Amino acid sequence: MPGKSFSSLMDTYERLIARTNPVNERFHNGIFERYACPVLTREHIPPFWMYDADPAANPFMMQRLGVNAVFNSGAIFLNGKYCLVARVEGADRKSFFAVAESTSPTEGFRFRDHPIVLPDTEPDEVNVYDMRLTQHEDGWIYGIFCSECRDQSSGDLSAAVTGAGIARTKDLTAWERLPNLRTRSGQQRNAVLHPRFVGGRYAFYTRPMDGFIQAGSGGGIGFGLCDEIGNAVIKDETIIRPRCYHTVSESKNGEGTVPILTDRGWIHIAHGVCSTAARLRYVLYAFATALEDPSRVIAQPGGMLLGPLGRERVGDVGNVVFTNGAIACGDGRIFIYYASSDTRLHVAGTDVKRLCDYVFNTPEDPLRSADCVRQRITLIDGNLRFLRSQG
Ligand code: M1P
Repeated sequence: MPGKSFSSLMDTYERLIARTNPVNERFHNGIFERYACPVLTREHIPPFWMYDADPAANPFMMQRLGVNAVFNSGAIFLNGKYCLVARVEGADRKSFFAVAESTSPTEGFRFRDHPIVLPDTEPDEVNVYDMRLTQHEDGWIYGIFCSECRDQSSGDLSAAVTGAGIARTKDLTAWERLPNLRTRSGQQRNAVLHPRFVGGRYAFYTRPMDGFIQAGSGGGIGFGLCDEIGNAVIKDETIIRPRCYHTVSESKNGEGTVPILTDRGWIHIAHGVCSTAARLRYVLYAFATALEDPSRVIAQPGGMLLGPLGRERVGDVGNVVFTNGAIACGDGRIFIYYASSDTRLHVAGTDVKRLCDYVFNTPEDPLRSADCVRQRITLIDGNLRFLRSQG
């Protein structure tokens, strides 16, 4: 049976890019809107990245280099465009980075013609993923990402050692690679560079772990300073958001987006992981740190900000939402790019006023069922009094 023509594949792809993306009207929580369609999927990969377009060489129009998933993306607004640096996972399971951009924050994302070519300076590095993009006040755009090697000390072929890779750019096309971040922890994932100098030094949020998958006795979101970015060494790492029993982040947590600057503090959107009988569940949660000290937590609303919903629960790694990118626009709008189940990328829209209201006015998790019931009864009783007073 003859394959499709390459031009018909291009037509389908162009129709997908041109698709509009309305707000999902069935969802409401007052905090953010969900948009109906994912902003990036593997169908957004240009056909010329996967097929040999020449029918003489490829008579069945087969994919020669398939793509499995497009998900966890860094995000910035640059030169009039919303830019995402997505994690693209090839059919061979290796991830790489690629820039997709649009003049709209919620639709029309198109990959540049080529994926990012990161300087290949770490000979043992096998896989790279989850880039956070920081527009730093030193003038560079930094990409901090997970740099993964095989754990040579283990016979287990899924055992890995992860560190924080550092690269920088001005245009998301030409990248300079710097040495990986060094900390006292053997495992480091979900590192995020703060956009400002703190006491004249570069400030990182980190996530030390005992093992590749398990936080062990470690974990929690850490904070540390380093003198130089070209030789980034954190000697003192302080845990600012520890894990906590029977919360959304009992098993693991990690800084997600670059902190968002507001009048009231830096707002952080992180991920929290808890164990269920089925497997790990990943959700997003938020907290705030002080403007003058971005390591001091000043607000921590209880529970999740955003959890997997409906079809978002299904994918390569089910029951997962994860973010490593948000864009705060000059007019106060905020777009949070989050992936579901390690398969596709979505967007949620909110604004500074709503996010501050959520972060500073949502009660903290009282950590015990009995206290949670008391907390809810206080809300109910207040509402019943209010509603009765309204007649
Ligand atoms: O599979 C879910 C996520 O698992 C990892 O997150 P964490 O480091 O907290 O375990 C990451 O590898 C992430 O890419 C992935 O989405």
